[in-house]
Amino acid sequence: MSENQLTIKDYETPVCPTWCPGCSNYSIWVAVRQALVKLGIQPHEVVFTFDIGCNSNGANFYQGYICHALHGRALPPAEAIRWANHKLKAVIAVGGDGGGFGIGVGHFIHACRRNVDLLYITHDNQIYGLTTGQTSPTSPKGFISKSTPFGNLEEPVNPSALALASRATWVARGFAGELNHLADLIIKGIKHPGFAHLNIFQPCVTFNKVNTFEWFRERVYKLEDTGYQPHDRQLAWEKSWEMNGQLPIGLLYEITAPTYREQLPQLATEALVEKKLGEIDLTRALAEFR
Ligand SMILES: Cc1ncc(C[n+]2csc(CCOP(=O)(O)OP(=O)(O)O)c2C)c(N)n1
Ligand SMILES: [Mg+2]
Repeated sequence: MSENQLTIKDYETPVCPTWCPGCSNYSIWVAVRQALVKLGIQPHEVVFTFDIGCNSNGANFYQGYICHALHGRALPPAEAIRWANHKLKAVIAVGGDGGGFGIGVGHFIHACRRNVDLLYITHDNQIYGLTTGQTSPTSPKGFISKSTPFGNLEEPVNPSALALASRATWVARGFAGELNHLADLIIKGIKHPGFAHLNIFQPCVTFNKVNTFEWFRERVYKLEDTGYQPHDRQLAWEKSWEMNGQLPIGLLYEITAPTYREQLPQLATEALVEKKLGEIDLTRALAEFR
């Protein structure tokens, strides 16, 4: 199959998506596949790792190599897969705000500072969707849900600011209501040589009645329309905190730095999967266990 014969249907399984009607996970599902088509990456050349959550039910709907991990654990297998085969065209980890910034937040910080070459997409609906609507780490203060009936007492995590503080080399924000813009960010994130974090505002039409499509449409604006240049960490930091009625989307920050793998001489040329184990002399290593 050549690049221009690919269509988004090629990345679909026969399983019919179970997301709620109107769920913005559908838009992200389309945008990711549009990006793969545009990059000419075939299903067998991409590995997806998924968290647990509504977003990660995508594990059943995407065609490609799939790892459906534990809750909060989309990143560790993605990192291992990238180390095992750095020649793969794309490694994409997918999670939600609950998995990514609650139970899995430690993995997020360390993946950022390790600069592993992969794209991490977080579907940020500001709620625990799969477990039917509890407050999440990105729910706003005062947010009323079945787990906080008198209002959330905690300050929310700011995912993009956390990525910047953890020294991620590529940090972006998208909105599920801006499909082409989102697909473009996904292309850039896949191409970025290092750890790319894309946080997507993803309205949950069933359980989050506050941060709706309309709510976001009134607030989001595109950074690139303002002449913004994404190469200054301090500026990116300030933009990531902009909240007074306006929410910037687009590429906040981008620099090039050596990836974890590039700094490992053992993996400089050959991929781990290409190494012929029979040719490696293990005598000295084995002697230590005697
Ligand atoms: C270790 C563990 N703790 C809790 C759960 C229950 N659980 C499943 S999904 C989920 C939250 C999902 O929220 P999020 O990550 O935001 O994804 P969404 O469903 O909103 O897409 C929780 C708490 C679990 N599966 N495993
Ligand atoms: Mg969520």
